[in-house]
Amino acid sequence: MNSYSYMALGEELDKDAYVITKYRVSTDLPIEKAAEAIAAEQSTGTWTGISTLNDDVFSKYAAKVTAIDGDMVTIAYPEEDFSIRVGAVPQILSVISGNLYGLGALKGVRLEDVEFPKGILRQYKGPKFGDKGLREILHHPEKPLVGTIVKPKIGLSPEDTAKYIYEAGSGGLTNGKDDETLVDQVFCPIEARTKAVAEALDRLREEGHHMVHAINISTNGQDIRELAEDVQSWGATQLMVDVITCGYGAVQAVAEDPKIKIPVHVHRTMHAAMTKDPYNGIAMRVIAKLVRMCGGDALHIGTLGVGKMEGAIAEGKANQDACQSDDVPFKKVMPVCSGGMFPGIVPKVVEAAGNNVQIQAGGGVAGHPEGVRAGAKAMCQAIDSAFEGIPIEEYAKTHHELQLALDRWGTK
Ligand code: CAP
Ligand code: MG
Repeated sequence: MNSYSYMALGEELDKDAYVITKYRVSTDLPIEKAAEAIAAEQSTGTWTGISTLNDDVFSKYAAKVTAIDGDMVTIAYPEEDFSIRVGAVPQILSVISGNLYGLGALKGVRLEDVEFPKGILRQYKGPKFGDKGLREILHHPEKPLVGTIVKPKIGLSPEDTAKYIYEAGSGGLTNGKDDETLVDQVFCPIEARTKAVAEALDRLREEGHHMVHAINISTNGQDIRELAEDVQSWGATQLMVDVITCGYGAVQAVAEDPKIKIPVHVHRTMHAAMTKDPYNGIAMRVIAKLVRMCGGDALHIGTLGVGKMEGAIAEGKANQDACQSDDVPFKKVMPVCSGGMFPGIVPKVVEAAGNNVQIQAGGGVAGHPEGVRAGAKAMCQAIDSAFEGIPIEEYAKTHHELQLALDRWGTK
């Protein structure tokens, strides 16, 4: 029986013929052996030599270990290993991010990055609107977008949700969204909520303020497109899909539906089950690249070292880069910084992320001592202070709502 080696250290590869991945590997084995085990399992091999593998199959379809740097391993998969039109992201993930996690020889493995060849990228459409499209809809060309998540997450009626959004818009916010656990519960049916919020947004528009609100349509695969179309027909201005719980196919189905003419906000609830462990799982930047391919217009990327959720600045920047880089033929995704945000920490996020972000706060708006409208104003004032480069404490001296927010939550 032939025995095949998957090692190709230093081999110069045509980047347009391979999907190139990077894994951080923890193992008691020599790292070369562990890397080979991944390349074999995920392409033409298994745990033992097999009589059915021949030179022809191996030379065309075997993955190659092309670099090892400490615990970081580069593996290149031939483009022919992928099945995009039928198969798509589920098939991509089962190659680059599949059985390998279960290999007993590995203590941990984390997919850190992936680069796709043009031939695969060409089969995706990317966002319909992207960051610029969203800004055009909002008539908000330069400053960070500033949003809220209706809080409490669950329990408000459609009317109370609409009132919240009207107050938030009156205070200057550009974006509202449902929370990830709200879809169509009895206390807040999706049709009534969508219609009530649409009325509130119409009123704001008549008063000269443009705002969108993402309605959470996360549901079963067989229903999501129809629900998206219904929600749009009830007056929704944006849709929200939870990508990890619904799947990439759900984002793609909605974004590529020719009848859908509104942007798709992508939430990442449950991502931390995969992204949080630095030695096991999948890096958020990989998820961001796939969301961009599948057509998400806005995506949560973390709060760059501040806020309530885990995530360092470097990781947030890598996620932002995956949303915004020029090396793929897609529109750019609006990066969303969310989770424990409040006015006092807005300047730190803007300093780290720049102005092309959407910053949003749920508790940091609804928890303002003077209510939602004042909370929205305080968030906008915080953005303005960062945009104009005026220290936030200084700016607060002449902006009452911001001062109250700083008094309540501080700047750390
Ligand atoms: C934020 C939020 C978002 C998180 C998710 C929440 O609310 O609505 O779901 O941002 O985290 O429920 O926590 P607060 P991430 O502003 O009240 O914290 O964006 O990191 O995926
Ligand atoms: Mg939430």
